[in-house]
Amino acid sequence: MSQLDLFITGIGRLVTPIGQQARRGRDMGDVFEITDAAIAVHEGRIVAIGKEVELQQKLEGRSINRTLDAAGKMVTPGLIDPHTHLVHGGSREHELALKRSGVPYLDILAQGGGILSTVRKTREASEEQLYNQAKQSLDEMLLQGVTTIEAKSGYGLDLETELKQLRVAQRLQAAHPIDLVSTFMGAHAVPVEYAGRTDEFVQVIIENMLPVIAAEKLAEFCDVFCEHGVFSVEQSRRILEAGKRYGLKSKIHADEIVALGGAELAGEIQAISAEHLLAATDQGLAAMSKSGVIPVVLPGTSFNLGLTKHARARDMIDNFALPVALSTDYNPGSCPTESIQLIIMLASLNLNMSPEEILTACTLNAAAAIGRESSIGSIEIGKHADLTVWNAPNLAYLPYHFGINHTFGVIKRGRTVVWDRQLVHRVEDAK
Ligand code: IZC
Ligand code: ZN
Repeated sequence: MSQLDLFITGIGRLVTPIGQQARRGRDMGDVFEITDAAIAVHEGRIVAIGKEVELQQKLEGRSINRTLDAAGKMVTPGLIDPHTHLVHGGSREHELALKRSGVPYLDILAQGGGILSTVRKTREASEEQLYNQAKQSLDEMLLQGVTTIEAKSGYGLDLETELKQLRVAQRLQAAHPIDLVSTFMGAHAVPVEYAGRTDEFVQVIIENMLPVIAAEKLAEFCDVFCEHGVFSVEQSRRILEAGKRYGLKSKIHADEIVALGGAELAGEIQAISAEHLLAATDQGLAAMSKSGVIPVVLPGTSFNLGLTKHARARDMIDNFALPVALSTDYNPGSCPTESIQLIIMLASLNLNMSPEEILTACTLNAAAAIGRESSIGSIEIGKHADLTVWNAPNLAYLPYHFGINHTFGVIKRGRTVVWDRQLVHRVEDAK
């Protein structure tokens, strides 16, 4: 008689996108739903899904180690946050008044503040301090229903500190229930010691940083802040092509503030994703669509920067058949929030995405943005049992009733890590 680790019963409504690849355009709205459902899990993976009465019959005679009653609640795939600047020192609330008085984000950076202020704090911080601060943020994310995230470096801008950040992410990947996928973003800003010598700093990234990070296997992706006054399209291309030679797939902060042509570059070099895209042109979006680049849109950032302009998610979906993903962009400057549920609300309010599109963007498409679409992002046989249990009757309720946390429970690889809105993972349970 074969064994079963976990049988989750009493699922009032199971909602999930379906597939092993990103869903594009209008297909994003097409989600699969079963009421009165159950899920069977073995060795961290989903082995059966269906109507509870039917599954009960099918599994008759199997010995079940643990049964979990979802008490009629809605269950979705665990949410995935594919763009965060998780590991950093300090915070930047001292810049709030400056921001509110109308000083633009790029001007604060040009004056040695912004990213460069976090670089100073990250260089000063010990690895332990960075670890503890990031762990607290991960706990917040887990309580929000997030089971996997991407984490970027980029607050070191020197080899030693970039390595320190990436090692913290690696240790958290081993110790925290949330899975972390790492991105090297040495090209996040030009450090003060290279002010006015951006090309030289690009060479340092290519010759001194990339080889070490690749040799130590500390990152899977390489990212660049391609923006007016930061890295040009040509410099970004050089860095990302070099990253590719070391086996790192390309991501790019593209056309956030100025339409430089980052989206076109993403299409040209077949980046896995391009992020922000508020200013992306039709040509840029068309180039991305042709190459299957995933637009990762970050409505919390435009909201927090007080912009009236937002990424053209409707256009991306309706006119360019792009597979949109959503993310927090959690960082201490332009988007200091771990709350994916705030992003869900803003995606409805400011991007006019439907609740079904939002779910796909926060699960399967987010998984594809970090190369994980074959193992996570949907509730399907063979995928990891990463699930979020909601205190909400349906998907539309999530952006509708805003400003509170709707997550009741989280299952990570078949293990209950949040229940009754509390963290239940213990240090000794580390994966
Ligand atoms: O620390 O401001 N945009 N990078 C590019 C950021 C925002 C993070 C920050
Ligand atoms: Zn970012």
